[in-house]
Amino acid sequence: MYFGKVRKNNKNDRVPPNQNVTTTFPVLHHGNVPYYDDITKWNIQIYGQVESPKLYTLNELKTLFPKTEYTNDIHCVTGWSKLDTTWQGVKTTDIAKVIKVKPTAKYVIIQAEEGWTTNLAIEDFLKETSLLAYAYDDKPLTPEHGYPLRAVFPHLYFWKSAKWVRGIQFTERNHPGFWEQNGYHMNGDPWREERFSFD
Ligand SMILES: Nc1nc2c(c(=O)[nH]1)N[C@H]1C(S)=C(S)[C@@H](COP(=O)(O)O)O[C@H]1N2
Ligand SMILES: [Mo]
Repeated sequence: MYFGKVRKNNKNDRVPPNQNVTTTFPVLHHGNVPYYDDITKWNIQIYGQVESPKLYTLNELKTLFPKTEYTNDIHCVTGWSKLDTTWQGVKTTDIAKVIKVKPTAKYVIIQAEEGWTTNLAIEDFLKETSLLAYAYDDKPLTPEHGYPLRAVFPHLYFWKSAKWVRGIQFTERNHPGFWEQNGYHMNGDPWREERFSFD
């Protein structure tokens, strides 16, 4: 007798529960794809519970920090997973060294264009595989996938991987972001199926 749904074998256990592998690259977001007239005016603000808050231009991000490449699987809460996506960018830990995160920083709010936000624990933000990506497959991000800069936190559902990032705020408390205020999970671990929080 079976209890619950019978599922296909997950290839090498690489795919979290109730996810299906896609070879396309779906585009998902709320709001508009931003357009930049003059990318030299773009910047990212990194602040909050840190010793040295910073403002970086795109060029500074690319030249002041080592370029890191990671290949990872991504998992969207709507049910698709994409294997072996390759991103280039700056490791969050490389940034953390420069801004000197205070011990009071327990959470991070990622702030994107149009006021879109998402929240995660500092351990998730500083995980070895966490990247601020400016390229995909060695090409600049396309506008719909987050140009010029997006987060890639592959160990969490992909909604945490904010596109069009403009700010990173280190906080003492966990402030729910855009989808989190609408019922999505505060952590979002796909292996534990942390899709929604109830009540
Ligand atoms: N700024 C911003 N980033 C966002 C979103 C959004 O609405 N706004 N949606 C998230 C969601 S729900 C997903 S699944 C991924 C989708 O990324 P993709 O369009 O590159 O596949 O972006 C995430 N990042
Ligand atoms: Mo999503």
